[in-house]
Amino acid sequence: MTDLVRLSNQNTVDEVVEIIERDGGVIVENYLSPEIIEELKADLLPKIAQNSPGGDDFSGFKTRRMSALFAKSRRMVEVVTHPLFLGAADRLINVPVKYWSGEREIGLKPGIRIGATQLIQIAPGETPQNLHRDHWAVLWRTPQYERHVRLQIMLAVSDFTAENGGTLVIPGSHTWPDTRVPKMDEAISTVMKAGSALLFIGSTYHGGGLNKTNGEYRTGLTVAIDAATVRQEENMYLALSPEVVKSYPVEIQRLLGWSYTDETHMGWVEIDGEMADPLRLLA
Ligand SMILES: O=C(O)CCC(=O)C(=O)O
Ligand SMILES: [Fe+2]
Repeated sequence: MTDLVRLSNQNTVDEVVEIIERDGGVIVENYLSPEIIEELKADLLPKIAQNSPGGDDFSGFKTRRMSALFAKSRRMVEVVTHPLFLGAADRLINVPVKYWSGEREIGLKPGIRIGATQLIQIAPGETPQNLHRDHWAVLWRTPQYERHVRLQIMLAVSDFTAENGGTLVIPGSHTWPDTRVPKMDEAISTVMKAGSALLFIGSTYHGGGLNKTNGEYRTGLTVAIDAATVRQEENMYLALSPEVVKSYPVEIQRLLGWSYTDETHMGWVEIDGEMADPLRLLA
């Protein structure tokens, strides 16, 4: 395969899901408006400039990273609640698990949650990152091909080019067995304008690209949406104060982990002697 399929905001969740299931990833062009991208930049770029580059090969010696993004920009709401991202996450991740309760078969949906948020800024001179699967962080007890546990976005905050480190992706690698080694010459660069986004499933091999430009920074914003039954990679309960969480709509509060369903029983707190929804602590 030579390139990832490009869709637009006019396409449907069905179309996004179909391509992701086939290729492991898809580009949605003009995912967010230029106005929202400008606001994200105004909120986040001055802050990431204060962070030091990474200290190892994987994090990148010339790559700056910044997390806890919901504490830093209100525009994270638009990044996460885009109907194509949340809709595809619901379809791909929130798939019922079957189990028996006595002789009754129950289909239980895990729910979805934000597992991590990160702004990644690759500076000139950065070398390519090792190709990897991001769902390593959350996969521990889930056989690779039984179900998907993560849908991820890489939103282009700057333009992404083959020269400035546009994310390397191996289309189709989401179905590879664990024994197959990802090779650099199988990867293609994600080329997209600021405001467009790459959506990819957690088992797709990818990595940050080589930045061979002279002075051009490549900035991408990534968010993982995971099954709500796995531990969040980023510890949202410590990253975001209750006051910050409270300032967002309930949908975001739940996606950040302040949620409980009496279906899965994941995430309750005891209030007045009962297993209760943690949202009651925010109220
Ligand atoms: O910055 C990128 O394009 C990808 C980075 C990445 O995959 C990671 O750090 O896990
Ligand atoms: Fe990654």
